[in-house]
Amino acid sequence: MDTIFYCAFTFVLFLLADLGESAEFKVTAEGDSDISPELLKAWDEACAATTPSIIVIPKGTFQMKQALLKGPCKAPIELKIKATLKAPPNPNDMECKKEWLTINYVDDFTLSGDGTLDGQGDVQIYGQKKDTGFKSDKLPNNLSLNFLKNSIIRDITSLNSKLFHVNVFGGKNLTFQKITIKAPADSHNTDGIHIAKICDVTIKDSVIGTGDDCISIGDGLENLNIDGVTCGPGHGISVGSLGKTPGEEPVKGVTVKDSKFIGTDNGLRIKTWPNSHPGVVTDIHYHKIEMEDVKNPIVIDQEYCPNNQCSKEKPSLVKISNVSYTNIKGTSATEEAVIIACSSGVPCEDVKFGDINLTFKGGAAKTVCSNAKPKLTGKQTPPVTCK
Ligand SMILES: *[C@@H]1O[C@H](CO)[C@@H](O)[C@H](O)[C@H]1NC(C)=O
Ligand SMILES: *[C@@H]1O[C@H](CO)[C@@H](O)[C@H](O)[C@H]1NC(C)=O
Ligand SMILES: *[C@@H]1O[C@H](CO)[C@@H](O)[C@H](O)[C@H]1NC(C)=O
Ligand SMILES: CC(=O)N[C@H]1CO[C@H](CO)[C@@H](O)[C@@H]1O
Repeated sequence: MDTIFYCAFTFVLFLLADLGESAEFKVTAEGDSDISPELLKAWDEACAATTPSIIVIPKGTFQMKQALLKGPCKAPIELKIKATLKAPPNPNDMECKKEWLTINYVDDFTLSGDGTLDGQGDVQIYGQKKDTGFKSDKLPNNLSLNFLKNSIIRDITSLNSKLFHVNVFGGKNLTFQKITIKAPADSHNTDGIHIAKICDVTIKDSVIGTGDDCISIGDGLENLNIDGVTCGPGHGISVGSLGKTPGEEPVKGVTVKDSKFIGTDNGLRIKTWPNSHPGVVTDIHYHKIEMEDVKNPIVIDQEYCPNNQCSKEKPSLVKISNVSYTNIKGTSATEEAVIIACSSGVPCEDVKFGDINLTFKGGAAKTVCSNAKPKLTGKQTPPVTCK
């Protein structure tokens, strides 16, 4: 066995590449010291290697200030986090323009290892947020994945992010599997996974509970499959909000199936701003969904206007079409279980309902619907009729 043993303080490298195995880089830190420099060193070396490598952060708890891991790399690369990594509790100790852990421009990347990314965006910080002037655009996301291709994120837990837990921007063919995301229901803007400008994404077998959308979908997204996700607390799985900025690209091809919402504010939601720029949302399909005490299980809201910061006089120009709801059942926490508020400017087209069974406190729920002509098959409770 031809093993090169390299040791610089806490940084150890095993090179087993000639056995066809991945070279392993072990990264740790002493006491409360910041693990980022060691991680970066290992990354640079692994990324330059022409054979596959694994960077392992072993079990334990380490402080990590901020890390940006950049590709392209020369061969497949895996970051296995078995540890709990803790962000600085005070956002002032982080560079505000950067995310906490960022991975950019890597092809064939795997993030794994049943570890925890603890953003430490805890009640303490949130409580202070207003007073100390931390604006949400100054707070880092936990994990930022930009322009990844053919990559897998699995078994990781993200805890108490200061802002979005996971932000995905750009790339192609990305799978999330067995991800756990946790933050208090009252933490602001802590979207679980925000995804935009990417095609071919799968999110499966994951549990997301947070203070904002469990999954939010921005423009330029093509082909997203969500399968086996439990969402709650949170604001549901949302397409949008869309239409606020000019030149947004279509959202095309989203399937949510075999998923469950527990105590969320919304379930399956599509939201666009009124008085908007043109846009397209198409081929959105929801199938086999369970709702438990969800305030509004089914929502299309084309007058999405939080805090009344917009004019509703002109309609949204985001065209929504080819949306289906089949086998959606459970309980609504409000009477309005189904809200289909489509745009008067560009009415929804081809909205289909199959079997729906949503009840309100064991009794009758209702549908509120405008500017759509739903196509019905099967049986709907509440009945779906449109103005
Ligand atoms: C997508 O990425 C995965 C993981 O790297 C890979 O196994 C799979 O072949 C890729 N799919 C396509 C169509 O390239
Ligand atoms: C509706 O969406 C499905 C799934 O993406 C697609 O196969 C189908 O062709 C679409 N229908 C229309 C009329 O575009
Ligand atoms: C709808 O759900 C309620 C409550 O779970 C159940 O009692 C009822 O039988 C269901 N109706 C249909 C048509 O499945
Ligand atoms: C600090 C930072 O870059 N935050 C980004 C987090 O993600 C959101 C959503 O994509 C961006 O708008 C922020 O700029």
